[in-house]
Amino acid sequence: MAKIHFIQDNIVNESLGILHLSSYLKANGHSVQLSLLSQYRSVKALLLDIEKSAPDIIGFSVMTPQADTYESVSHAIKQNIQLPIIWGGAHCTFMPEVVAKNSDVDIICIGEGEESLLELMNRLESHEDYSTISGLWVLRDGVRVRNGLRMLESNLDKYPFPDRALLYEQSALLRRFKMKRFLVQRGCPFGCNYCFEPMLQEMYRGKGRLVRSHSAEYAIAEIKDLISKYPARFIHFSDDSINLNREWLFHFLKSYREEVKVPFSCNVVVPLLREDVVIALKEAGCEGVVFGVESGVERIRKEILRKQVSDEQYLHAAALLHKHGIKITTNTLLCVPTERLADSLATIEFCSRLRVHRISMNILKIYRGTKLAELSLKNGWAADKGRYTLNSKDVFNEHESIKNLSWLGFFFMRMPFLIRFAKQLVTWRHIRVFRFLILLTYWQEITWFKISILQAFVYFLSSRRLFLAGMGGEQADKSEQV
Ligand code: B12
Ligand code: SF4
Repeated sequence: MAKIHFIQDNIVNESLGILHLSSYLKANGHSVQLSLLSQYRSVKALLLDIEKSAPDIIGFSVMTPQADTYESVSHAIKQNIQLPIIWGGAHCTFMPEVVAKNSDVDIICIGEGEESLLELMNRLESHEDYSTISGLWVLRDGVRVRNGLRMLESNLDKYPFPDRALLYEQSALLRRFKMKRFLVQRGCPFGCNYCFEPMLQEMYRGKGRLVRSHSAEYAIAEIKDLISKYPARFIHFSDDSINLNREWLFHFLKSYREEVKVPFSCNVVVPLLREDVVIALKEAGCEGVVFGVESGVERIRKEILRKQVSDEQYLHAAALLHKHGIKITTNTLLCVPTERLADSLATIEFCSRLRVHRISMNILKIYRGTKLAELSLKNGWAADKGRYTLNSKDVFNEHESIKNLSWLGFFFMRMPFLIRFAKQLVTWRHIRVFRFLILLTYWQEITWFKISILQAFVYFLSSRRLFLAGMGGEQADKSEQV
């Protein structure tokens, strides 16, 4: 048996990556420990706990916004404890060369991690060389050995249910929180250029099918297992889009309706949202769907962001959803290259036409490695180049106003007759007094989950900073001018 000690900072959202890895390792006879950074007052206390648990290796699951924090924690560990450190997760998959420069990170896991990590743990257990494992980039004698990617696992059901207990034993907030997240599939076939999915499609070309689902039976059994152990009054399916495969979806929703019945929300792709799908979602208990509009201006959506969905398709889908009583949340992006204030207002107006319940407005961070980053550098759309992200150039000197608009977007969307005053309002000197208003939309998002007001309030207090950071503003990693 070998032991891995995961360290994680994000206590308001289940990090399903770690939980999937944990159950697979445990099923194969290894041992797993988790420490949540937020529960430590000092690094010293964390180091003491790591020493006490005596692991063979320390693991981090990293999304780009967490990379800086995990760099300093990894450094502190490396200074004091002689153990290998492994990083995995989206940040490593999409920006491995950035991580490779960090000599505190001995091993980098690229892509899906179950098999690579298991092989690593097996080799640690038997004290074998682990520098040749597919899917891992390993630092050996000061040189980074870059092994190729593995084939994708076609049978997701081979993996045990995620080990939620690992997290819930550490976090009462998440354990008690009556909304639970699930993932029932992996991958997305579309090509929106600000997203990492097209990159995954390229990376894994020739290495198996990227878009895969658990069987409906597995997904239902996982949900039933969780709700038999923990409170769940509402479910959110975090998959990129639940309606990619009609046949699978109908089968899944039928069983869900018969055996689970907990109200839920999910992400959908609009072009595949036919009326029979909407009806099946509603009958199974779907109360709301989320989809990306990104920009209300078709030119920006299609030509700049390469999201090939027309205004017509959105309007049609929204009409169907309203007809069947399903609420809509839209994700939108602001400060997209070439976007002007008038375009941002058009985005709000468009969401208002869709009669959305909630609008989420994020300042676009152009992640390096995405096609949009490539295009932005090529076309001179980027203002600066950070380690991880680019900001789009403020050609018309309107970004400040657009950012101000993001605080008020929700109100304009609900009261579109006010949009005519928007241009004056967003340039008003004291506009910042409205900044707090955006938190009301976050409050609305949490209370949508049908949890008690008290629980919603506790969750709100614990996660509001993360919400604001996710929304955007300036990137934190600016380093050079383009
Ligand atoms: C669910 C989800 C969320 C949830 C929950 C996130 C969480 N804590 O897990 C929420 C809504 C909170 C969220 C927020 C954000 N997300 Co998000 N999210 C996803 C989503 C849809 C699924 C993630 C997931 O659980 N996958 C399933 C598990 C099994 O896969 P996984 O986590 O990648 O783990 C596998 C491997 O990466 C690897 N692995 C992971 N960790 C480790 C650790 C070790 C040691 C090893 C060996 C291997 C390993 O093995 C795992 C099993 O195969 C992905 C898209 C996707 N389809 O993956 C985007 C995605 C991860 N999110 C993304 C982004 C950009 C964000 C936000 C920054 C958005 C924003 N502007 O707010 C925030 C950041 C929040 C934060 N604190 O950092 C990007 C990541 C970009 C990046 N470079 O990091 C993705 C890839 C979306 C995309 N297509 O662009 N997200
Ligand atoms: S549909 Fe969503 S997950 Fe798929 S490529 Fe577009 S943004 Fe990414």
